[in-house]
Amino acid sequence: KDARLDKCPNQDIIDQLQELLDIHQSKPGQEDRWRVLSYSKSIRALRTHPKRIKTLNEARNIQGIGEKTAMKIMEIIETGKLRRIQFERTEDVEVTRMFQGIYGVGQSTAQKWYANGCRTLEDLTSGKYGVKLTPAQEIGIRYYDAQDINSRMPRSEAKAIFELIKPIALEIDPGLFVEIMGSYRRGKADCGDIDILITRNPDDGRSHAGKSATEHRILRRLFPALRGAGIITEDLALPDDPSEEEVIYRGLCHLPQEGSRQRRIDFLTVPWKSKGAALLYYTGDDVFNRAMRLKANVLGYSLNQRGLFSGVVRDPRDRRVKLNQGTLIASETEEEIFHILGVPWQEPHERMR
Ligand code: DCP
Ligand code: MG
Ligand code: MN
Repeated sequence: KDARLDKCPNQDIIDQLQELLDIHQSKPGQEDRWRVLSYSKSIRALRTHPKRIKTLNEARNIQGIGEKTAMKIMEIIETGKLRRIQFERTEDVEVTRMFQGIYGVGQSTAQKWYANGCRTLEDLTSGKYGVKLTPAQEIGIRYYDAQDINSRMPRSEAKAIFELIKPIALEIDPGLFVEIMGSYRRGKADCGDIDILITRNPDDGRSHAGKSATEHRILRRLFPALRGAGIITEDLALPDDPSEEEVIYRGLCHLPQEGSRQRRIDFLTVPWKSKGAALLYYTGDDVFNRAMRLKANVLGYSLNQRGLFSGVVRDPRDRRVKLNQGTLIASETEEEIFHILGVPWQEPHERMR
């Protein structure tokens, strides 16, 4: 857990509001969406509030906390809980939240299953409700009770697994750059999964795979090797298009020893020229990335895991759709991307809310 959060003097209040937020998050209404926004704003404000709240006035006067939330805060302070939570925890909320706990299941799928009459995990696999599970969802259900792929692993376990993987990758191609990214690179004490970035310098003379070895071909050899070593146990999403330069793999892995837990693992491979942009993207966190992309957009650029581009034309009807590739401005190092965006350098551990 984040050490800063443990010291928060209003943690019990945050926990209760977070619970209420989670409940509204699993509901479909517009009202619920507003509540989610409002509670997350309040929680952010509470996290940075330096002292224990004691009075209604104190709660009201905190920037970001409205009247209704201030009343809830008082209820928590006086009674230790929120009656509203019991009241909101109806069957549909409980069931859709349970379904959303399955790897690969989002809100809309969970709600659809509930509407079709499903109430338990057994209902989903019974074939009685016309549910069509993806392969990833089937694995998610299989491992649901193990609580493995939904729980975070200690940093040391991520490190141990990575230290088994790296030499296997380098044996396939000594010219590879193989690094562990995500929350691990940001120095977190625990990790939700293991994120590994792979790229390869095509001009590296040490490589015996030859210049024509694409990222895709490397992975095609790597995954069977990792399975053979007993590290990778299940594929959740395999690379789909072999012609793509950028490849994503999602799977499950564990330490090849008795009693070890199944953990989530992601691989991303990018061309060497995208290394800096990929490091930046894959280190995160996601909120930091959103801020960087926004900064790029304000300056008329477009930023993604392949690089910083200029002159990208977007569809006015849907800004997410790009009508052209644009011109590559920077992608080889993280530093140059920070520099061009005018953002002071931040070490990985500083890149979070
Ligand atoms: N990422 C992003 N936007 C997303 C998903 C991911 O920018 N929607 C980037 C930032 C993340 C990185 O990819 O830091 C790795 O994604 P993870 O989902 O593995 O997130 P973290 O590693 O940061 O956290 P966790 O410990 O929960 O895995
Ligand atoms: Mg991660
Ligand atoms: Mn990941």
